[in-house]
Amino acid sequence: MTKKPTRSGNSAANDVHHPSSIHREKLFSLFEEDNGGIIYLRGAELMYRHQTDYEFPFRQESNFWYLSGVNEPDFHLILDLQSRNYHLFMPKRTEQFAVWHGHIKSSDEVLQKYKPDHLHHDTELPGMLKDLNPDVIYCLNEQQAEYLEDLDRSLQVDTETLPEAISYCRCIKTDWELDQLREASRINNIAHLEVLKALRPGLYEYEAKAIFEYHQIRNGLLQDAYNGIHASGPNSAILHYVENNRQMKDGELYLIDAGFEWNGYASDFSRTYPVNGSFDGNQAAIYQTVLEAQKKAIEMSEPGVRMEELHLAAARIILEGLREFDLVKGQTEELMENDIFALFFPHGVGHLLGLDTHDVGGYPKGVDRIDRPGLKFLRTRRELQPGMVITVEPGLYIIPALLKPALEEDEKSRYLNRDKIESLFGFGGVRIEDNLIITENGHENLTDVPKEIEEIEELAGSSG
Ligand SMILES: [Mn+2]
Repeated sequence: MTKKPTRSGNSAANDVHHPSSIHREKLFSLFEEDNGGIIYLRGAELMYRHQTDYEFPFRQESNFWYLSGVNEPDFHLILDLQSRNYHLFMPKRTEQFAVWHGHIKSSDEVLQKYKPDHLHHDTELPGMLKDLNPDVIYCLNEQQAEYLEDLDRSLQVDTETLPEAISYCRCIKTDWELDQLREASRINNIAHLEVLKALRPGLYEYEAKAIFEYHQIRNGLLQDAYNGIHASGPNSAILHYVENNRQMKDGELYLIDAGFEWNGYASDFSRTYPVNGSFDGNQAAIYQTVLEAQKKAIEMSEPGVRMEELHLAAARIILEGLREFDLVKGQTEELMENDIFALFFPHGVGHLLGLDTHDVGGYPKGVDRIDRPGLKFLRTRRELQPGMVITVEPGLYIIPALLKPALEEDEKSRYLNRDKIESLFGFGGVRIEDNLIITENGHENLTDVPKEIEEIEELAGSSG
């Protein structure tokens, strides 16, 4: 007999006190009182690997978790914009479900735990839609729109408004959300430090990953926020390297970019260390440049500043470093104008962080939505505001796939020092990433993992 795998939990613990009513109020407040529509969301379902019964760990869809605090598969919800009522729809489970998955909650238990204004079984959804008879149903995507339209052809469905509105809510974190992010970071600080202490030539990338994940999981964080990157030597110049199966060699760099979730809220730190515990000349020079770029961008992080400003400030410092090491030549302004820094720093300086690692709300949609009736959330959101949480993560990489073609292009190659660049193919790259809460007066840095050269050299490999 094949045993059906049990459902793994995730870090959104079952008994967490989730202030979902505050989140719903926030969303309601974006719609006019006389809006005759309803909001519909469908929660995540269980997912299986291909056509097998291998069940992936359940992770609630972020928006559904945000609005309901329900961390179970197969739920739906409706928010009635006029009455401001919250309807929750629970799945009807068979006894067989209990055999594989354990206790099935009764309606009373669900009501008690999630406190909707009205609780229904999912089979009652079509009937409820008829009873509510909304002018329009706001939902998140085409898939959910089709699901609704299949239930009732006459329904008016809008998939544009809701993603914008929820993104606007999620972009500025509540105090409870900030506490979850602080906790995810607190554990991430521990896990990153343990990896640094275990570093030594001969270690496999997956051993570093194992140490990192051990410290997350033993602290109750069961869900990674993204595929962790444990990249040594040339792999450190692969931005989303995930194979993690190479043996680290003496004299190389090791780049770790990893974090887990706490109650669904992510942490996302990067560090770059010398495998043998001491930076050589090139490594130290490049590392120090990235560190200075990162510190500059962090120092600038406060309300009113735009992410582009942080990016350009970091890029300028990186560019000046590149000139100093003779990797590029020319005047700083001309090099900046020609985006030469982007050949070595080919990603953004940071992103919003929250329920998703690359969190929602980063880019406001086009102006065409400004006068959408019933909504007042279309301010620019790229400007930092208190309650936003961001990453600051400049990098400097020697990426042959990017530099080889550039060396063959006249407009770029005239700024590049071919010999020096080619001598560094195989060097890899450096990225340093901290997580910040934007506060009224500036920011709170959640990341406390050594990043000064001296500190790193002292701690690397110190656990033997
Ligand atoms: Mn990141």
